[in-house]
Amino acid sequence: MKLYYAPGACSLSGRISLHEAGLAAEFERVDIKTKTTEHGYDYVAINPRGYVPLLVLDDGNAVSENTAILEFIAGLDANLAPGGLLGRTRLIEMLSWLSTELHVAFKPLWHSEDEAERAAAIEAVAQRLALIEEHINELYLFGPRFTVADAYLFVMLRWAQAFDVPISAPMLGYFERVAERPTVRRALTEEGLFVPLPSIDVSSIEALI
Ligand SMILES: N[C@@H](CCC(=O)N[C@@H](CS)C(=O)NCC(=O)O)C(=O)O
Repeated sequence: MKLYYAPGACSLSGRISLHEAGLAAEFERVDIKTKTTEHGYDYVAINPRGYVPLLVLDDGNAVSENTAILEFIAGLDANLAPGGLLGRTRLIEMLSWLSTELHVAFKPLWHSEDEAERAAAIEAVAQRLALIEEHINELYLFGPRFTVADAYLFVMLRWAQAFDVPISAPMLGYFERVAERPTVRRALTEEGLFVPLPSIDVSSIEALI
């Protein structure tokens, strides 16, 4: 399998999910501005929609749309989805919402210079994050089990922090919990994004007591 990605983009959720599933994959970086891959190929010829992620399977079939890719990976490792038929439907429900409501709400923050539009987008993202907070009453979105939806929400929370969207303490706690997973640290490291938590300066330890 090969995942076309851009560092820190929504494709990071696919990389995390592949690592969670223990699946071997190649990763090819795409410059999403010039639409060129790291090996110099025209990305639009590979994915006419021009977006990352794209997952190309070993038989040559290509899956586009982040939610479809995440659902596909959950199909390869049932541990990455809530159990049962209704659980699977709940996963699709959550992935759809993350994509069509939360992810899309960030668009002006990526593409607009207009301050009013940006402020409205920050508010829209904050409202949407507040709406899903109630789902995290245990460790993750679906209770104690980490699913592909958590990988997607983690990426959205990285963006939210980069754009100074206010984030509640429980949501921040959730973010830090996900960030500590070895697969997430590995994925961030591979994309050149891993930032270790600041270590405590022992020379000022008295100030902490
Ligand atoms: N509908 C697509 C959208 C994916 C998407 O927005 N990808 C962004 C990175 S997170 C991208 O490739 N942007 C490039 C562009 O806007 O040209 C999906 O859900 O997979």
